[in-house]
Amino acid sequence: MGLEFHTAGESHGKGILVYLSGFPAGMDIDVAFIEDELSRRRKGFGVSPRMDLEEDRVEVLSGLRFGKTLGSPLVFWVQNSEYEKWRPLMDPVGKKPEGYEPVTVPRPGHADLGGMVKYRFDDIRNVIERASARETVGRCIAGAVAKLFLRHFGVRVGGFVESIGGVRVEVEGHPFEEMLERALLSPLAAPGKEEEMKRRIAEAVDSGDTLGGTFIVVALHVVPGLGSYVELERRLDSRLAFYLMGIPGVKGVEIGAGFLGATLPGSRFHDEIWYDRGRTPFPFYRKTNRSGGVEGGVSTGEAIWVRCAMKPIPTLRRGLHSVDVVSKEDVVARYERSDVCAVPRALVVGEAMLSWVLACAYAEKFGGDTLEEAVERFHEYCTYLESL
Ligand code: EPS
Repeated sequence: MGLEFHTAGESHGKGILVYLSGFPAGMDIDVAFIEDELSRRRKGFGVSPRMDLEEDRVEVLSGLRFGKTLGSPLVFWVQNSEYEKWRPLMDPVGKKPEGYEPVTVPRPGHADLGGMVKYRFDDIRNVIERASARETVGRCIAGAVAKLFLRHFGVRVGGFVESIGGVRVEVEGHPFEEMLERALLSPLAAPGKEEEMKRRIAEAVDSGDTLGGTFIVVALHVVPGLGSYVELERRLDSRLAFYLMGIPGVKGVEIGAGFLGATLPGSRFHDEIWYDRGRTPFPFYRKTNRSGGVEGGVSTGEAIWVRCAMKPIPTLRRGLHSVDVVSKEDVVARYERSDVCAVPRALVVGEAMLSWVLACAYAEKFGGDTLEEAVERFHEYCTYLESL
């Protein structure tokens, strides 16, 4: 049994619930750290006014005793601040209010039309509520617990925004360690380009438009030999693509310099192998890392890095053409409050998902009912690596 997580909850329902299973007993869970990760997810520039309303306080419902995991399922709960206001429309057991008007105009770029057809709904609100990015609160909690687990193996996960609306951060010549540090201090997690990006976002706000961009997530100090080439499902790259592509709005995932690799000859793409007795724990190393730290579905021991492309937010103030599904009339998709640019927020979800994939890989390789056992096996593996 590996690690698993599931989320439940609607955007304007009572709240978001997360169920995590498979973590070993004896792990400290710092709820303040989880809440800090959630507050990072609410920040940025050009974010929905709703982010000022949410506090994202985490309540632990099960799996912990006196701050330590019991090995049993961990369940976390975050209340939605506006539920009472929305209760007449979202009550799980009440009746539809008199005169209720269903949502009948699907917004281009959202799950609205496909979801309505798929579930044969006559009210698009049924789709909007669960397809909302509010659900990523749950993914960030799963990722925060994964980060806490990974600390015991010395892994550090972070990331930075690489571009917004075509404005790009200077990455060449700046090591990941430096970029991750600077991103933590940057309001848009985009070192050196905050002002230009803010101007670009402000222009989008003024013209009723939205912006997308790219972000890079990175894991440092990852041991080689995680994941596997033996089965498709066990490949680290398959899993990274699965979890990162599943972030709302993400339309592209690239491991290392993947797309560049399609244009280069092998002699200029592959990361040549070197040996240095002094390197611990793994004396084999690369001078380049175009593979993104994964070869053949297995970690190489170099930093894992993945680039994600996020499309512009589909809810536009200036509106996009749509069709009322009842009257079949041409209409402009209606506007409700929304983010104008959510790339810095998606980055935090991206870090959570990278952490999750790695926590699964570490749990799979080192296992154990208790954290102590897993760490012991990890140290034994490091001793083996050092002997190579
Ligand atoms: C979202 C719409 C907005 C965002 C929301 C995602 O919510 P509302 O419709 O209440 O204004 O703020 O994001 C969150 C609530 C969140 O916590 O991320 C959407 O349609 O996806």
